[in-house]
Amino acid sequence: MSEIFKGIPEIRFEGKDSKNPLSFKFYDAEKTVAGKKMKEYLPFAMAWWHNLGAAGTDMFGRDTVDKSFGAEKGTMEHAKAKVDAGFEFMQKLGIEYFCFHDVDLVPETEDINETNARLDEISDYILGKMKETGIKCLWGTANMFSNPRFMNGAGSTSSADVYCFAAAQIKKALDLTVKFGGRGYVFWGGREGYETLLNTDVKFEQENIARLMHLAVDYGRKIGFTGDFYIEPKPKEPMKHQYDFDAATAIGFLRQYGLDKDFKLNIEANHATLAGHTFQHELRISAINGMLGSIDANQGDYLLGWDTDEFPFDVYEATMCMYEVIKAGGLTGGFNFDAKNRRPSNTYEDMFEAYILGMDTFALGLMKAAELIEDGRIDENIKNKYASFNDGIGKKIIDGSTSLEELADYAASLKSAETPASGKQERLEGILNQILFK
Ligand code: XLS
Ligand code: CA
Ligand code: CA
Repeated sequence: MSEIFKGIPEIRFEGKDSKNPLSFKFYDAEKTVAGKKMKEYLPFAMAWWHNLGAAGTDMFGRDTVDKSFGAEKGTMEHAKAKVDAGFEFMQKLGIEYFCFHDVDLVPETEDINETNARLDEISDYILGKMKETGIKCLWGTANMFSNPRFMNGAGSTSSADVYCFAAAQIKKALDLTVKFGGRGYVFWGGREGYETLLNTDVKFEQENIARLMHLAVDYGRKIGFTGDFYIEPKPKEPMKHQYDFDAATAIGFLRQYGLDKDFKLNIEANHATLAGHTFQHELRISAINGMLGSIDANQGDYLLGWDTDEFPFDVYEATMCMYEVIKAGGLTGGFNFDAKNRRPSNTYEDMFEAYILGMDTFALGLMKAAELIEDGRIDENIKNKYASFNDGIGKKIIDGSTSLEELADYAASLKSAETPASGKQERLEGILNQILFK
């Protein structure tokens, strides 16, 4: 098999002073940070759809990049060429995982039986490459949003027939995920939402989504899937109201329908900001609920109101992300670059430089988060902030050994409460900058 990304060498760590664009400045896979190797904290994954599929098309113009990889698009030869390109790409970058939708792997046909036969063929080919290279699968998913049949949703559709097609796709995507030994299986509710309540029964739709997820769990466990199922929250786009608005909403849904034992969340940075939250907020809410599973590592644009899926370069955000990840003891999932080059970045070299940027950003974030924790001033401040609950009446509140009357009597005995100590926000922001830029 001939080389596809000719002239692009294996990407190596050269250190922060290197001017070689095709080198890592910060990502040093074997380096130990916060007690683990960088590559263990950062199981990076390639997103099949963006990296091997997206070619710069937007609503106003056609492809700017040639992603035919030497084969005619829409054919099985092209599907195989994508596999060859993907594995060469991951190997050159030292990326150990990939993520996929069913229809990223093969061109979908009108007949689901034929599409499934194509998936069987391509998955054998992929499995061969996985064995050859040691590259693994982070998670799989079914695309239940592109095909027109899903215009009213998949689990939330108004058509029982379409619901069965969603089930069929999930079944096949689970088969593939198990075949590849994937760590997780994602539900992103692409069209699980609505435009207007004039034509929507929200309760019915949500219950049907939950039923589909239960069926998926039952089937997955039956065929030996031991990983986590994930919901990937997103507040809007394509639907005006998406049911999985944010982490808190998704967690409430999972608990309401008894799915919380099998599911965790896949948090995407761009979706967090679309929901009006920081990335760190979504990670924290997931972590404190025992639901931090995996991460879609990208970033949005604060000036734009849609999902731009940019490669992450914001070290501040990556640091706060890694602060949460280290505190959570690492991820059972990984970091999927659900990101695409900007339309004018239209060369193969740009594809590599985008991943180098993302990997270096998270490596920097990891090192800075470790320094922040090691420094201890942020954690110390938080500990001190709540010190009044360590003894006396505060401790009784925590122990649950008091009553509303006792608290009221206590307040009455004090007559008036002192204002709590300063939050010290500016000092803490200064500490963060001091560590980021030292
Ligand atoms: C779209 C989502 C999607 C999921 C997988 O906004 O990010 O790509 O990650 O279906
Ligand atoms: Ca995503
Ligand atoms: Ca996205």
